[in-house]
Amino acid sequence: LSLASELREAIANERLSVEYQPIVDLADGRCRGAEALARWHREGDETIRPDVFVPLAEDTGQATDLTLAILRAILRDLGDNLRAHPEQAINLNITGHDLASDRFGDALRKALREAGVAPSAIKLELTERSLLNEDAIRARLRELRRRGHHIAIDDFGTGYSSLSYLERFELDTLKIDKTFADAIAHEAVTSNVIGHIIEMARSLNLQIVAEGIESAHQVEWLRAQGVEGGQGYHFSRPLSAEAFLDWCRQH
Ligand code: G
Ligand code: G
Ligand code: NA
Ligand code: MN
Repeated sequence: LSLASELREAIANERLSVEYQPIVDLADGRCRGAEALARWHREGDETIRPDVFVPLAEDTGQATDLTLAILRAILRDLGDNLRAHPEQAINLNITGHDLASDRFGDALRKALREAGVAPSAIKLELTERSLLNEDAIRARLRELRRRGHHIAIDDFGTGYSSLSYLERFELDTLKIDKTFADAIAHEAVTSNVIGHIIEMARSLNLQIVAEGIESAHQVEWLRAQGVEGGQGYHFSRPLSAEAFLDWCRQH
């Protein structure tokens, strides 16, 4: 069996699982939600990381099936919580393939309706790279947003795109890449760059979540800049659904 067909079976048989990394409100340290991170446990105890199987899914026409399988896993894991606390939103990673697909939007809507979960409880997280196929994607994003989803840009600052695209898309949140949080501890020069990113996000009315936070020093610096959200090992590693719910109750 090739790895691609094994992945197809894993998707069909719901053998993908999800870990949840908390996203906190930097102002008060409270749980705001989480990013859903896909995991594939192959037979024989091997865990394959999304860095490997997401590109594989994209290259073999399975990208949207994968995204929808992760969505179903989130709804199975956290449906009760999302119905009771829709403000603790879960970020679902999506790809350009999903936005280009004719069926993704309707399948997303149908799954949420059947689960009784509000669109605002599932934020859609995508990378700058996913926005490249501009015209097709802009209309799709606008429609998803009109239906109540919030849109976040992941790994911001690592792409090669010009900043002007931010103005052309309707977005809600910028997730600043870990490399910039790393720089807060060390390099004054790069910290300056993060300052400019924060300023630009402000001027575009975007919320900011800093990723890869590993120290209290970084939290202090970001909070002083008015950055709203944070994610990283300083708060928590990615957790099982149950551990995530416990973590949220304690925070
Ligand atoms: O969890 P980990 O550090 O291995 O994640 C690696 C990368 O894979 C991250 O950039 C994350 O955004 C991405 N990723 C995790 N889960 C998913 C998913 O369900 N779909 C997509 N498209 N990307 C994911
Ligand atoms: O590309 P994306 O930003 O979605 O990557 C998320 C991945 O980064 C997750 O798989 C997670 O395991 C990892 N990650 C999250 N927080 C931290 C952190 O504070 N430090 C490090 N080294 N990795 C992190
Ligand atoms: Na992501
Ligand atoms: Mn991320």
